[in-house]
Amino acid sequence: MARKAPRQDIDESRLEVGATEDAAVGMKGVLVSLQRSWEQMGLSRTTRTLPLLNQRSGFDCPGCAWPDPQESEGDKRKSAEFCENGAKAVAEEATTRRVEPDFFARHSVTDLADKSDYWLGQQGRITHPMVLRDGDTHYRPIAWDEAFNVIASELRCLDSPDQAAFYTSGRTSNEAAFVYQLLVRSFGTNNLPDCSNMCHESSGTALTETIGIGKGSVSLSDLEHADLVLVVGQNPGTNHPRMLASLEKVKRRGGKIVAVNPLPETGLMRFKNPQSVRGVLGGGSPLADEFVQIRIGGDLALFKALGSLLLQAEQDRGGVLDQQFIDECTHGYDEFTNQARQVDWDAVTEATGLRREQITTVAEMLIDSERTVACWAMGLTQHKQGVDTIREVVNLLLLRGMIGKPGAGVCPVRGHSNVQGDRTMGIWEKMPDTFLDALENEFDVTMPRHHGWDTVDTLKAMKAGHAQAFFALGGNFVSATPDTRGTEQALQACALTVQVSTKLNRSHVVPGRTALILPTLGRTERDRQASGDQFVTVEDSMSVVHASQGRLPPASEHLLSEVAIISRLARKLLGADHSVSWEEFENNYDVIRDHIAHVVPGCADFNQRVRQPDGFILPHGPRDHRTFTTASGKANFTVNIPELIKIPKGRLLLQTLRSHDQYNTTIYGLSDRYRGIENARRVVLVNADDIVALSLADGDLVDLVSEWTDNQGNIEERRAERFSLVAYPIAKGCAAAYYPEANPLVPLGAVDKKSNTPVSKAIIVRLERV
Ligand SMILES: Nc1nc2c(c(=O)[nH]1)N[C@H]1C(S)=C(S)[C@@H](COP(=O)(O)OP(=O)(O)OC[C@H]3O[C@@H](n4cnc5c(=O)[nH]c(N)nc54)[C@H](O)[C@@H]3O)O[C@H]1N2
Ligand SMILES: Nc1nc2c(c(=O)[nH]1)N[C@H]1C(S)=C(S)[C@@H](COP(=O)(O)OP(=O)(O)OC[C@H]3O[C@@H](n4cnc5c(=O)[nH]c(N)nc54)[C@H](O)[C@@H]3O)O[C@H]1N2
Ligand SMILES: [Mo]
Repeated sequence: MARKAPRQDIDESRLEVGATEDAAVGMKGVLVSLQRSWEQMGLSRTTRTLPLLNQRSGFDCPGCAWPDPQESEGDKRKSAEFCENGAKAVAEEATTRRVEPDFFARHSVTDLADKSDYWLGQQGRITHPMVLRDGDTHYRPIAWDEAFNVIASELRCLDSPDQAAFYTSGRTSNEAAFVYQLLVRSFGTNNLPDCSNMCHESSGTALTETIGIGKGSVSLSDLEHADLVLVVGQNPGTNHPRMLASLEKVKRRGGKIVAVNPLPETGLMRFKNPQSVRGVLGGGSPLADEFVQIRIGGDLALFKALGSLLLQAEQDRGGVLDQQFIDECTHGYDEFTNQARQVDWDAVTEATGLRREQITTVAEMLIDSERTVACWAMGLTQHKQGVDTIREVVNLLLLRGMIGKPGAGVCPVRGHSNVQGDRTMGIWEKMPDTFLDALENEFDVTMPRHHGWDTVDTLKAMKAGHAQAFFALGGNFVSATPDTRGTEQALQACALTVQVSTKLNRSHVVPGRTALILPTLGRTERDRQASGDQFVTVEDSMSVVHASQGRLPPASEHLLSEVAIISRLARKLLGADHSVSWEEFENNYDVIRDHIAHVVPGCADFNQRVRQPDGFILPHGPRDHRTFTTASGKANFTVNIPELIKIPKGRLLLQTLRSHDQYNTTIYGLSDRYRGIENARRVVLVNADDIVALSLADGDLVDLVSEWTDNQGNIEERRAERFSLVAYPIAKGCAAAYYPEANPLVPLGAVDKKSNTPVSKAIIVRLERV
């Protein structure tokens, strides 16, 4: 198979809708991995790269944050320890296509602004630092030193450091993240928005409040030894495919799986393990024992109903609750039970669309289980009551003592491969004073103490003219955030925008008055500095910190590592005599890790421990010894009252989700294979009955119009044009469209009030036939 040139932009008229697939992965998944790798990298690079993926001596997958098997737990790594979508992530980065200065000479910024994120990404790796000067039409090459001069002088011109925002996407290594937050705080601001603000922020908020730490409490072995796993609001077949192998182990050991989702996602139903002959050739393993097809946003009502059934069963027959755990380890039980006993079943039915018998079946499964793990992702976090819903999941686990014992616990399944590590390293607009004190002690620099802006606050500040400069360490801010049109205007109103990137995306083509693109090394590439080859470290979804080292020659000789970019900018911005030895950071990442060891809790002897074969696991009080560092010193029960989402007649509740062929705003291809959707992306999935009730027909072309009522009662409308209507077995009253195409519909004001996470999964829309 030959390497392919990037295709033209998406021709939506080529949409083909076929049957949904009945099992995930299998031979087809293996073939697609190889095909995409060959297309982007060619044969020899494919055979040099994929065998290093997720191996101890290789690099960490730049896809999701799913953990690797641990030798200490008796689990060997396979020679192919990656999934189809991991292979696509690698192919996307290790591609041989290049975006060189002549590309920018051929395409003006206005020209590029007409292209989709798909087209932009497919052009290949950016090879040179580029600048768009005020009033210019094209990006032009710029020397690195000059680029840092431009940025430093723009930043120094601000009235206050608080007029700048410094975004991070979760692919950034621990070392780069630590150095970056140190630069930003030394400059004088805590404005450190990150992708997590749109992702698992609700999980962090809910878990910190209830169990004292915003991270999951299970290891891979816990998950695999559970006898009941809830997979709620998550599509692992696409977004965490290696999780399917763990779910298969649960099933083999006799455990059960409950999937709660408005869509019958293929990866929740059946898995053909590509690592086994049976998986490749046979029918595969059934996964979900109970598929709970919930209405969008109905989960809080569901979990409350389950809690009440557990309490009722305790009253009727006893032996259901873990009374000893409740007495010794929890707080707020009486308040919780007083409220939890009153359930309005009509309201539950309306919110969830579920039959009471099915909820009772799940309650019995919970009662029968000795070891329950609850997994969730964006289907729970990106809601107005995201935090409340996750707190309710915790309530349910606390009732049966399912935290801090083998085979049980909470498992928020993270997205970006190092999003959890970035937070551990201080990428947060409101790091606690203890962390800032430790930084001051270590570096003798005064740290700003007032909290900074998160992602939504940054957008609001840009709109209000308070934010003048925007710097992004990775990511695609414009396409990932809500209210695309407003966001684009906000970014364009900035005096300075800087993107540290591997590939082109929309955030480069809606620039501020002066804009820079700083191209950087990816995970797969050799990172050679003055002291020799460097490795970096990452933390997975289960708090395991380990090394990652790329081996490929860099995409261009002009690339700098993220650490080098930050260190050099710091020297320009803060002056050569600054008390932090930035140059040493760049020369030798061990120096950074020594500082991390002194500053970041749980990271003592970082350099030594991260060199162990599997790395090391960060401490976690609830998991390790049922210690809860909450205000009460115990695990907290909470009272959460569901607010029914009122959907006006003729409207649907729309969620935005990922196809099987994308990584967030990076579109790998146009095949959402499991859902049977091919060649196009502007589709909206709606239940066949709803299509009839709306007097529409399958295949109609419609505009999606979102309706959002602000605090003053004004209705804001937003429009996304020309989507093809696809009849799909989604829960009634619901609709689904892909992110980022549907982001123009997400109102900036629609957030979870506790976590400030945009509500990307519950948008009231009407469909207008075109
Ligand atoms: N290949 C690939 N891997 C990825 C990513 C990618 O884009 N591509 N992205 C990475 C990132 S950053 C993240 S955060 C994760 C995202 O992983 P997921 O959370 O799995 O991603 P989404 O596609 O947003 O899917 C949300 C799921 O929740 C369901 N859902 C929506 N609303 C509700 C609801 O109200 N209740 C319930 N119970 N379910 C609901 C949807 O039907 C869908 O199955 O994946 C990571 N891994
Ligand atoms: N409507 C809606 N919006 C959403 C979501 C949703 O479900 N619905 N999901 C949200 C979630 S969960 C997340 S996490 C965010 C994601 O938001 P982001 O993290 O901002 O977006 P990505 O698409 O992951 O970023 C892709 C870009 O990262 C750059 N990149 C890739 N690798 C590297 C690298 O190694 N180094 C550097 N410096 N750059 C690199 C490339 O230039 C690429 O174009 O989006 C959120 N937005
Ligand atoms: Mo995410």
